[in-house]
Amino acid sequence: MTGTYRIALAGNPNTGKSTLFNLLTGLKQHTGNWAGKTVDMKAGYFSHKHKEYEIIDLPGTYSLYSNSIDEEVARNYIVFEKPDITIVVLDATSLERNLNLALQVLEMTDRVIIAINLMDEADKRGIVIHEQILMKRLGVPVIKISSRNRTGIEMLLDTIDRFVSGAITTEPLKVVYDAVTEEKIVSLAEKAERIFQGELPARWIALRLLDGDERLMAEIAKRFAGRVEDGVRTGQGAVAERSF
Ligand SMILES: Nc1nc2c(ncn2[C@@H]2O[C@H](COP(=O)(O)OP(=O)(O)OP(=O)(O)O)[C@@H](O)[C@H]2O)c(=O)[nH]1
Ligand SMILES: [Mg+2]
Repeated sequence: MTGTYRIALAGNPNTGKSTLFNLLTGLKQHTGNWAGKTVDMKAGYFSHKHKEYEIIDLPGTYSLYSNSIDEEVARNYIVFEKPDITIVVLDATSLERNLNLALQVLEMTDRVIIAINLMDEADKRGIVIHEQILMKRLGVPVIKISSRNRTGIEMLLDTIDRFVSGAITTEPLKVVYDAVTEEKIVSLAEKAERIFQGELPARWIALRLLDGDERLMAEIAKRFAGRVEDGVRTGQGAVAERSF
């Protein structure tokens, strides 16, 4: 599979991820049981401008914490499998609510394209979306599409192409917290960076530690067994460094 780029589709439930997935992959897809998970993620394939892509249709979720198996599956794929691009599919008719998840993904990776789907429905309702302003504020490409009417898809594909070719650089919006919290984040992120050396997003790890996300910490301990010997301690929000 060398030379195959990996794309993940993330987003709230019912934003049209599977519709976009089917549109891009046609019949080249299969469902698979992914290691240790009870839900299926769907993988499909397509090519565009002589490049090959594997695309993963992640379960729809309202957040990417550890509230459900679906959230864990989606979060684990983005953070541990590190796709070349995560496309966050948003519903144009409820953008404000949908942006919550987009911001969470931007904390996890800078390899993000935002696709605002259901533009046909938004147009019908007279909803105007200024994607250029959103693009500037969010620091990643924002493309308006309608998976149902197949509009904006060429633009999305070209953006994907330029993204993996290195022609697009992103600078995701970083949510800045109050001074006391930021101090903790920075200090924890430094430790996480020393431990994971770029393999995991350090600031995001720090945020999850401060939130006491024990299921994530258990997942990290499992995946990085040996390196993070007794895992990562929550509670005091400290990253254990004993094994280094
Ligand atoms: N009007 C309109 N409807 C759309 C569009 N894309 C998808 N839909 C509809 O939205 C509904 C949900 O689409 P899905 O593709 O199943 O959404 P999903 O994001 O995969 O949903 P989950 O798997 O539950 O997360 C379906 O009825 C689609 O036909 C679009 O661009 N415009
Ligand atoms: Mg779906």
